[in-house]
Amino acid sequence: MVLEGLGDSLKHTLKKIANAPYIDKDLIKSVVKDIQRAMLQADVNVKMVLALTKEVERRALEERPPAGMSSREHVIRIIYEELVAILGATKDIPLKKQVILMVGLYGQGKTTTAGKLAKYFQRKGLKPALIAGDTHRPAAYDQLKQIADSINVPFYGEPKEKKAVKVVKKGLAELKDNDCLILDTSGRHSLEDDLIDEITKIGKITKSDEVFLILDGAIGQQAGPQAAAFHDAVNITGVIITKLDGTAKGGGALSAVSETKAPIVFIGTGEHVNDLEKFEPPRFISRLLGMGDIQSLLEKAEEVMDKDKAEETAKKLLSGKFTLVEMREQLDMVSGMGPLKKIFGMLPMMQGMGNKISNVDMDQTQDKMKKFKVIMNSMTEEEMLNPKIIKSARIARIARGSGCEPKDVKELLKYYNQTRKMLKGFSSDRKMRKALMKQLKFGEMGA
Ligand SMILES: Nc1nc2c(ncn2[C@@H]2O[C@H](COP(=O)(O)OP(=O)(O)OP(=O)(O)O)[C@@H](O)[C@H]2O)c(=O)[nH]1
Ligand SMILES: [Mg+2]
Repeated sequence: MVLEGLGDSLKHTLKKIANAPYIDKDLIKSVVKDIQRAMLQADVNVKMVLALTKEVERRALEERPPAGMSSREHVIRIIYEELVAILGATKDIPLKKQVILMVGLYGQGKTTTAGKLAKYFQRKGLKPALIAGDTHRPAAYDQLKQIADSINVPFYGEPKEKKAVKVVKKGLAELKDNDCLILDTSGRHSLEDDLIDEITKIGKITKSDEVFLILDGAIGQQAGPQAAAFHDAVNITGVIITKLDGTAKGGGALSAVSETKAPIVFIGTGEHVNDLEKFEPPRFISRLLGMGDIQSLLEKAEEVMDKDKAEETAKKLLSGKFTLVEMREQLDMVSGMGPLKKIFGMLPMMQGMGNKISNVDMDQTQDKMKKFKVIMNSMTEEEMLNPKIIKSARIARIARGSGCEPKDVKELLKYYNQTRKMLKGFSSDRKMRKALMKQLKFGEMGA
């Protein structure tokens, strides 16, 4: 697990809040001290730590918890939100045909990560290929070839050729029928002119869509200035921080990079080809804090959202804007809480009212929801926003990418369409709409 030490300390702190008889100024002050200590130990920049904890303290003391949320739950929520905020926004990598250039200093993990990325795209149902653009280090060709073979991905390289540009050009032509062409390049000891020259040249002739900078997490806060320098020199589109499994300094690298203009897109969490994770700050922090464990606390908070928010969410759901993105948001609320569950919870009542809406078995649905999330991970943003375009070819690709059967993908689409229709039905029936809004506001159904 990445940043284990930090996670343990923060979990301990959250438990302290959960178990406190009441929340007062003293408790908040001691919690803030705990967080400071934990983050400094994880190498996060002092200034950032102070800014974060100051904001946590201010909000915890000033903000009143929304109706129905206890101050305990509210403080935990504030800590979560502020931690997510320092990690910056999530950058999405489109699942489309593209050329990706891997750059970085010597030994940072470029070649290994090129293989991991190929595996990532393969899992998503795309056809990636690897090109050995590192012509400097003698063993680089073999290393990448071995990785390519082990994951069954097409590979191009020329062990004897010294001109990287030449190899890359030929490789692109040779492998043009694949979707994601991932180019490994050679590292240097520092960001020198010849390295910049080579990357710029390769970037130009390949017209790469993405230029990923690979940084070893062990360099800690140094990651920030390095990312900025590379960004200025070659316009990187994303950063991948590697070796986060083996360093206590990971917090430094993560927070320092997120401060620069370059978004973190993936993190490397081990030597194995599967040890690559998409970097999504909310998910990352949820896991770090063990949100599953404290979910029981926050659950209540979610259920009794303040009236305005409930109304807003309900309106959105009922307005007909219900794409797979909204569906995933709903599924993501860990135990299927939130308005959608309440709407499901109302179904038997609707039936009681003589309506012909089919019953939904929540337990069975929970299992399905897990599967659905895996399937949705293999979809593109375009597909998520406009599920209508998902026809048989896409269904096959998504199934392949998520390790499911096409029938599972079809089932998801059916479920989505049913839900959408149901919501539409609600929104066009004024009486039902009114009843539903009332339920959502007051949470009486306890679905
Ligand atoms: N534990 C761990 N090790 C990693 C990770 N990523 C890479 N490594 C290891 O780091 C070492 C260097 O990785 P490479 O991929 O060869 O690095 P490189 O940037 O291509 O190196 P050069 O081509 O020599 O510049 C290898 O031993 C990898 O197994 C990671 O996320 N976790
Ligand atoms: Mg290499």
